[in-house]
Amino acid sequence: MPAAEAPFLLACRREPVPHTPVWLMRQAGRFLPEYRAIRSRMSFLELCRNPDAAAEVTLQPVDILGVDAAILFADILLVLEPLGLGLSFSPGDGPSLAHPVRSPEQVKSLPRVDVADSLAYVFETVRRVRSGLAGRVPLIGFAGAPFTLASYAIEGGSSRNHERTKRFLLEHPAAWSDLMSRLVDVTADYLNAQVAAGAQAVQVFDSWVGHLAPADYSEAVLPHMRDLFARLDRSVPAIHFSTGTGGYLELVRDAGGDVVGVDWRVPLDDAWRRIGYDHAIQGNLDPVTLLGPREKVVERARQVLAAAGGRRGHVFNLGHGVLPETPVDNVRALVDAVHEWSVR
Ligand code: 1CP
Repeated sequence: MPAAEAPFLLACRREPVPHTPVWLMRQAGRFLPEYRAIRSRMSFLELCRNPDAAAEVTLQPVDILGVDAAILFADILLVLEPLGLGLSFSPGDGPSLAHPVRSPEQVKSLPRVDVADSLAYVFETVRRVRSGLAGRVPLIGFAGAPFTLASYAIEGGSSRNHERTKRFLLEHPAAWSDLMSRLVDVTADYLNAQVAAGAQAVQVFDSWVGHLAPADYSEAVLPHMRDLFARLDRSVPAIHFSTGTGGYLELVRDAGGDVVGVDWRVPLDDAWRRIGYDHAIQGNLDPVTLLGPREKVVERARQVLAAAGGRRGHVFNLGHGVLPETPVDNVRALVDAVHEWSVR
């Protein structure tokens, strides 16, 4: 299929579609036995750095689930490695950074990153995925948003309340702004290089920004997001994803992106009205729904479709990633239900 006719890309551009496109965050990952089989032979970082294996894992959900887009297999934290923060993943505990950023001096001494060199393996994966897809569905590239990356850089790993990050931006506004600008630089380069290698859309994940109050979002995040989106290659659509931002979706929209991702805490019809119909929208089934009975999965999916009202510009997704314990058959049933119930 020519890329211009792919339902996913049509929906991102708010053009008419034959059916609502659906893909799922974390569709390549631990809930798939085929993924676990590959992971049993190598660590997570080895997998990310191995273009053949990463390409294979990227293609798995396309073959197994019938989704309308592939998402590159990589991680938002990979860019923190060339920044010298010492990235590792331990089974069970998640990511850990050996050299977290805790002072303004450390921000100043962060190196400038040449992504073409340090993240070359990611671009090689993009090229292999594109050839493996052979035009079946488009490929989405992605990166972490500066706030979410800064939160890992400062906390040193996952965090429940992001206290260190929030204190840093309040106590050291100039150093915070410098850190965010540096992260915008590397993220813009990284995403544009993914597009140059063949990514047909990009998603910016601001997974944890919803921990901020609206005033802090406006002051400490929004200008940097605008800067980032302004620097992205305009030849492909950009999806702006966040969670927990239902209280200030208008600010998230103003920060940039052609498609705004919303989580399940806000009804999709309300969210779209507030964001405006001049934007496409992505979402927003609660991932936990997929752990429930099949009938509920289908019923809730139909409710999301009903909330979208058949309007142009809806990309069906979860409100956040697929959980590892999700039954594969439920995910298949979801994808089929979305396709079936949205036929125009
Ligand atoms: O196999 C394993 O044990 C590793 C689990 C895993 C996987 C499958 C991690 C570790 N990352 C990934 C892949 C991944 N990460 C993808 C691949 C493509 C796909 O979606 O199918 C993507 C897009 C990400 C993005 C990512 N990584 C985000 C943003 C999305 C989100 O879920 O909010 C975040 C926050 C991360 C950090 C991360 N990577 C992995 C872990 C355990 C974590 C920490 C999450 C946390 O802090 O709670």
